[in-house]
Amino acid sequence: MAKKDGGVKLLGFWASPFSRRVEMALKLKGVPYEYLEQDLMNKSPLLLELNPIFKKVPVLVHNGKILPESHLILEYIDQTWKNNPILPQDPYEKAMAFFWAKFVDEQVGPTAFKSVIKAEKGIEVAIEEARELIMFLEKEITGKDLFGGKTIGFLDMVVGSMIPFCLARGWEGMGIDMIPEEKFPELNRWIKKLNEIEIVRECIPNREKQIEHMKNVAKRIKSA
Ligand SMILES: N[C@@H](CCC(=O)N[C@@H](CS)C(=O)NCC(=O)O)C(=O)O
Repeated sequence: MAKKDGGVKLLGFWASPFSRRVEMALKLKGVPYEYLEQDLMNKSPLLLELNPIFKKVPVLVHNGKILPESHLILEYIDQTWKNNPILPQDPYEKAMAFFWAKFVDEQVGPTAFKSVIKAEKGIEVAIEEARELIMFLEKEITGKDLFGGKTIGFLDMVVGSMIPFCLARGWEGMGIDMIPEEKFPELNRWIKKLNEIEIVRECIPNREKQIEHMKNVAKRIKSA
């Protein structure tokens, strides 16, 4: 059983932004780990045993210690393997990194994607509302190379895994460019920079495969 084994194991799902960001952190830190791909439509007894409350990926197992929830996992990784720090040292900057991560995962992610698919107030309104949220991130990245400063950090992993390498691909499948360069020059510059980082390229899902996957997710949301 994973629980009793030593070393690091990660239960994840290939298209999950929450799993992708954890792999980015493990790779950046050079931590060897065993990756256990999960079928979320038919959850394994292991996933249900290790994360009985949320029943979600990712779950990190380190020397028998079990940890769900990607933000907590990233913080744990950062504090356990100190090389290549990903969270700011300054308490306020660190708190704000968590603030933006929460905003991205709880507001931009589900709200923007579902509302665009459902388009209850019309597609144009839904796109505009989503872009209004993303504009906060455009302002936040202005004047910075990356959210983490000069090197990739926690927030780059959170925002990157969720927006350009997940949601934008979902919107792309609907024929929408959600972050057009003329409206979001700074975010586009940042996305190009992220694409140049090897561990990012290694961890993000295949574009075509993900677009297909997001189309299926959209179909499920529409019919729910
Ligand atoms: N707050 C969690 C969210 C994790 C999450 O939503 N994972 C999704 C995959 S993208 C999942 O496992 N979904 C399965 C389900 O909802 O049944 C985190 O940050 O790790």
